[in-house]
Amino acid sequence: MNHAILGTCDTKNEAVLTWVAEEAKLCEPDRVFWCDGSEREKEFLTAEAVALGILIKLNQEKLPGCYYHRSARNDVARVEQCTYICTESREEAGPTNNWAAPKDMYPKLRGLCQGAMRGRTMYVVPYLMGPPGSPLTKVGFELTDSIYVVLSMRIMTRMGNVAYEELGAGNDFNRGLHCMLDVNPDRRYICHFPQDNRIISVGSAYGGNALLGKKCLALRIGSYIARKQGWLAEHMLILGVESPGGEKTFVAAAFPSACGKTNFAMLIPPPHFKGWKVWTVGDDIAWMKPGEDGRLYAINPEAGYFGVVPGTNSQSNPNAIASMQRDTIYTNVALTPDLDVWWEGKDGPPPAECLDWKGEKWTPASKEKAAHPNSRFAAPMTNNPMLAPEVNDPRGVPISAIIFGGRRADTMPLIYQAFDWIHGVYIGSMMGSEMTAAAAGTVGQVRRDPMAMLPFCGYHMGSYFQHWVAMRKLMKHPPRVFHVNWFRKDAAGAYLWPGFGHNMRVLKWVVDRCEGRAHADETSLGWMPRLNEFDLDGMTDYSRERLAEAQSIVPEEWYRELLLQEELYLKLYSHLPKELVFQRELLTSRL
Ligand code: GTP
Ligand code: SPV
Ligand code: MN
Repeated sequence: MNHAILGTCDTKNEAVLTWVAEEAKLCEPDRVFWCDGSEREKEFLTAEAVALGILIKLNQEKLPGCYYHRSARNDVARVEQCTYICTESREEAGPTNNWAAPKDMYPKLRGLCQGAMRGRTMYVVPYLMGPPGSPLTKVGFELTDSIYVVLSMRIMTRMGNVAYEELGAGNDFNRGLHCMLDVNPDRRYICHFPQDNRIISVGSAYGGNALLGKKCLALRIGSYIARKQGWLAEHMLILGVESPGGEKTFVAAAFPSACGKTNFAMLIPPPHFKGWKVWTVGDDIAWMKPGEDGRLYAINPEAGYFGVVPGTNSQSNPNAIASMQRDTIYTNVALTPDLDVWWEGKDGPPPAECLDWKGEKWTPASKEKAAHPNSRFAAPMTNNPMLAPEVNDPRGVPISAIIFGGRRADTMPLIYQAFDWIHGVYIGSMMGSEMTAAAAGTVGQVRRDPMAMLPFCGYHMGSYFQHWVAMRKLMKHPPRVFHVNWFRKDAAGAYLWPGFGHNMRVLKWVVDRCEGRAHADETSLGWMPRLNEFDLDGMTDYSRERLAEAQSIVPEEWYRELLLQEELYLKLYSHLPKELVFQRELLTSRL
């Protein structure tokens, strides 16, 4: 398709036309703008966003194609308390989700959306989650009155005509409606109707609340569909480890929000790992389906990164820094007088003066942070120097290992391996993690976050565990399962493991275990690396004693852990697979 005039409708798909007409009738926009994903359109919309003050053009010499956005002050993260799974029964959504009946929620939302786009433009955003031609790929349409959302969706998904091509004359697409309203937390609802493959999001224009392809479609609706169809939609990064000999091993890892997925997916091995490379397939979401050869194959449904900015620098994550040098939208970082961006933990000294994420004057003497802790960059994945060449392969990549990990100051060792798949499912099901700034809530408090999916599972978490258990029979060669914790601290509060690039040492053991090359000790938790064999080469100020402390199993900590797990299991008991109850018993007996 080639639009003569930007924004005009150029599809004959009846289902799309009918639905857009219905929603336009409800929202009453002044204008409906049909996006095609072209460069010309991007230029036009960007200029409009700048003219309206929604985007600020950054210093184009330093940051070509980059723009700056400030969200509303009360709209800076996901809001789990406003997020609903609207299945017919409360039972289906389960006790870990907010639930409302579709018969109540649809009218409530329609009331809020009625006439909500008067004086505004409704953008029709067609997009693909997944590479064109993949059996896992899904078509979505997002109707939104936020130009920032349109430009972000353009980075984060394969947006535009490619979606019409994939859809053809069909009607199998996700229907997403997003209205900013007055960006008011009191009128903020992120609602999912899995039976209807629909999403309605109102009152927020930030991240996962508003970019409907990401958490809403790819995870909440995705997980619901995946269970019915026998695959997995997960909050996981995907990476490929390449050995000096060219052998590639693909690994998926689930860490909760702001717990290190982007960093791990972009890892650069320390110098002595000569010839080893880590390639990024994805940094947030994995869709995984058993292949004909009995292995599990994964695609990254996204096309960009919506990554945490603070703490990112050329030491901690050089590939992320490279990824955000061009064609990037920065949100809620600080803005310097020469129209550059700054954040806590960036390379170099802080600016003498800048505007903070709220637009207020900031100096190094200020008490508050210049960048919001959940400030983010949206960058196309093609900017990543280590983007895996397989990322567009419709078959996906074969996953050899799944790694679970949380942010835990105690209890959890650096690395251990599950005895088998079911034990691995148990380990994932009882994950705990300290809460982060990625969602509104009490930062630092440990909560259960099974498989890093607590905020993203579109149905009953007990049934979700059952689905994971059942997946075993669909795979002749299931991935090996591991658990990591980069965040354990000593008595003085210092991290017991330096993390970041050094995580390659852990990853190497994981890969070697998958390929049958590394020894392991049997412990009460699972298999652990032999302390005297674990690769610490080139770590000048790190001792084996410290590694031993990072790996220690403290029974008192585990008794407490088992009680904390129990709370979640009691909540889910009616749907909990007995295999997990047995695993819990076995762990208790081994401690
Ligand atoms: P979402 O995009 O919210 O799903 O999060 P993510 O899992 O991609 O998080 P990300 O990689 O952006 O993690 C961000 C936070 O984790 C930052 O505070 C990092 O400094 C910290 N982090 C990441 N890796 C490590 C590590 O190996 N060690 C330590 N100590 N901190 C880490
Ligand atoms: C997360 O919170 O896990 C994110 C950011 O990846 S958001 O897209 O806002 O959900
Ligand atoms: Mn995430």
